[in-house]
Amino acid sequence: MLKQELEDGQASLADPHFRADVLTGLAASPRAIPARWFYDRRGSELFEEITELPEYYPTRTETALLESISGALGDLAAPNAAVVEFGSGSSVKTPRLLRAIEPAAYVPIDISGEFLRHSAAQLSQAFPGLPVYPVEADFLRPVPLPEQVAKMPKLGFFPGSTIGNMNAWHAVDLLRAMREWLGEGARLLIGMDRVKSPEILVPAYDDAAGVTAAFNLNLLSRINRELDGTIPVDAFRHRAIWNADYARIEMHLEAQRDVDFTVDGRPFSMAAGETIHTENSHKYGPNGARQLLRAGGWTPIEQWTDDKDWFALILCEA
Ligand code: AVJ
Repeated sequence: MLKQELEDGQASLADPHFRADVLTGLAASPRAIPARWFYDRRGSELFEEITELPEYYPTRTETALLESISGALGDLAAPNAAVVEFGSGSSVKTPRLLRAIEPAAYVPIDISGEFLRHSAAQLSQAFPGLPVYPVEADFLRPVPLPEQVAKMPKLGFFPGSTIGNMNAWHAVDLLRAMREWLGEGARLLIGMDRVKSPEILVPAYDDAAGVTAAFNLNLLSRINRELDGTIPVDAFRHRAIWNADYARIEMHLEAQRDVDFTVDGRPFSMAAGETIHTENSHKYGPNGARQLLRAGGWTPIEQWTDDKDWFALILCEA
């Protein structure tokens, strides 16, 4: 079937969801492409570089916070629990959690398969006795958890303020879905970035070295590569703005001149100054965080923040 389609020139090897999101998003008004498509191999690497930038405080703040509360983490989960990490990426924060909790199994879930397998292998080496069951999946759709952890109580770990990429209603849907996947008696440890001054927020998403710009622009290169696009990447500029009404950083790709291009054979035209909205990164105050978690079916039972109150780790019960 696939072979036949390929011979007929009807199908491409690209992810059909990627294709649909890009074609729909480029035709929409305003134009927007979901942020999860940043993370091809190159995008995942660039994100790792972002986490080391002086301006990008979230990763280092959350990691230090995890370290500082590691004494409390030991009591978070039952000894026979499985830790399930959503959007594990390179799993840099995970060793701290695993060392403190000593779970019976670890299930990293990530959309970038190659990246996932690499970091799962590294973790297995660092924790020889720990069964690791990587799941390559987009957790915005139902996630099948491996059979081996079916009977274990679960601690969900959702760090990095990844939840901030979602609008409130999507975040609520996801939190409810997680509650379902993780099952009876589950707990969730979630990282949420706090609202703070735009003077700190904007540079974190528009760094001097231009790594975030490269991360944003890589989406266009990915479209050209995987969806047979002709987008003139050089004609676009990275933009990061603080939208106070929605308490979020928005990333856009702005056309610097009028451009015409095709993606998968479909024509698009953009005028100079027009943008493609590529990411939202919502920030939460204590009340907003609590409301969101409760709407998602979780009860916050404990919360930790750093001295500057820049980032929060919140423990919830199903
Ligand atoms: C991975 C979604 C948490 O929003 O801070 C970093 C992604 N985008 N710089 C964030 C991101 C630009 C990041 N999250």
